[in-house]
Amino acid sequence: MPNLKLGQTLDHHIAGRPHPPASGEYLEDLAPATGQLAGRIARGNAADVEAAVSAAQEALAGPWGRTTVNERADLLDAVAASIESRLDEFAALESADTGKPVSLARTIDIPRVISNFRFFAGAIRHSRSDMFPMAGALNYTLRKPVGTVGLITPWNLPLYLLSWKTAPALAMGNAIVAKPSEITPLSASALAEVLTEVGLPAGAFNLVHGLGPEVGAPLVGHPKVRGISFTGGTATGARVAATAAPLFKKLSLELGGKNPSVVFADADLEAALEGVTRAGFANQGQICLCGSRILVEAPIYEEFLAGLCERVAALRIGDPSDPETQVGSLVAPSHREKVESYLALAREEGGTVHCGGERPGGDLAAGAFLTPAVISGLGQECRTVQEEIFGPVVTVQPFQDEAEALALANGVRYGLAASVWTRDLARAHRFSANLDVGMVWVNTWLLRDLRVPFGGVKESGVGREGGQHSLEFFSESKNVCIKL
Ligand code: TXE
Repeated sequence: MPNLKLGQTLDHHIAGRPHPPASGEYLEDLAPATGQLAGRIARGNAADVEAAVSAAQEALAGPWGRTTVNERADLLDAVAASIESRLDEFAALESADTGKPVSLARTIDIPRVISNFRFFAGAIRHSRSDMFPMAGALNYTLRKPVGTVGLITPWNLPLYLLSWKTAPALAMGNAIVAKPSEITPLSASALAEVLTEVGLPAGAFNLVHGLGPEVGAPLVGHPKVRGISFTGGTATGARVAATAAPLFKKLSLELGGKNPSVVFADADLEAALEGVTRAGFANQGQICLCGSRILVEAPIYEEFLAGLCERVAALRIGDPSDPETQVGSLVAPSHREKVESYLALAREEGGTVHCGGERPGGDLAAGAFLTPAVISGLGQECRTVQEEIFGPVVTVQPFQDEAEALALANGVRYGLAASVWTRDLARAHRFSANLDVGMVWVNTWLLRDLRVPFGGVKESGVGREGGQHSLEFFSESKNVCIKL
């Protein structure tokens, strides 16, 4: 059973075993809500990446490379069952490492980890392949694993996002070298232990801890790593793409967002206020899908802004381990400083901060807490409106008509997601079709079906994850044509 206690020293996980770092060095991982040590992780480097890639290549050439679809599906189901049996402990670990409310980890993060493994087990059990008969010949398509793939994940939804990549990669028979965020590494090590425990052949899943430039970069640049699935910031994504492109790797990039929540005057106001508040502040605003730009039709602008501020001010900020807490700590003090710098910028740009943006005192003073903030009075060109802040901060802007709403919604370099709040069905269809984003929610937010395409346009990324999209990314189609 994985040890889910805080304060451990964690090595890499290579070839089914703990693997000390070649550097001999360890990095400290702090719990952001308390500032106390959460654990120590191996400081990886290119030598560790090399060892992990070799283990992965051996696994592909060995028993892992010969597993059947049903064997792999059974393994994924066993992972889901194992994590489910210890859901509360996984949730507590994830909450401590990230600062997110334990209620969120218990109801969203860890349940999604479990369903990711179950979903992809089901998906491959029910998978089919194409057959194209032609005059005098028959074509059929085989799906082969890509080979060794690198999975690079961020700190905001650590195990949720790692499992979203690991499950389909294993389902299709790839061998993995995973590189979790150095800021939130604990649950990735717990997953590695679960995978070994359920009988995953050694080397099919390898984990190298450490910093982006020291582990992520050599992983992306390794010629034997044939695919990279990356979720993180847009600037890092650009570096990953620049390294991977000349090596002709498969590449999936899920990057940042600056997503609009568009509220029309005919919307169900109570539902919109509830949904827009959740979209803005879930996980302290640290979700790439968060609706951080709220656009409101002029006739209801003042009423909506007042209602929003009331709701936001009432959000319960507190100790993440308290089940009643709605807003926890940001992921790190340095990230809080970045978010605070945007609040200062917003004031310089002429914005009004209606509520929040303060460091709470008392018991919370030692953590990276920041009260949720609502800003108005900023024009579309302001950096606060244009740049991803990735914290508990939203901007609110009025619009006069649908055309202006669309121009504002689309007027940023990102294009990940949007939510639209209206009772007008024709407008919902029309507006959704015209938004330059990969995902639209109408009268809801973050309602997810794991089969649907997930990903963005413009600087929010390249490629799609989810259902068949993930299975296709983690496989190569091979056509066989037989002359009859
Ligand atoms: O992300 P990074 P950070 C956004 C958000 C945030 C900003 C920076 O705006 O403030 O990005 O966050 C690894 N080669 N998002 O610094 O650096 C790194 O170690 C290969 C959006 O945490 O992109 C980590 O494992 N890998 C977002 C992963 O990349 C490298 C989620 C992501 O880290 C690397 C998180 C390199 N050169 C932040 N440098 C979302 N879209 O969900 C770093 N890494």
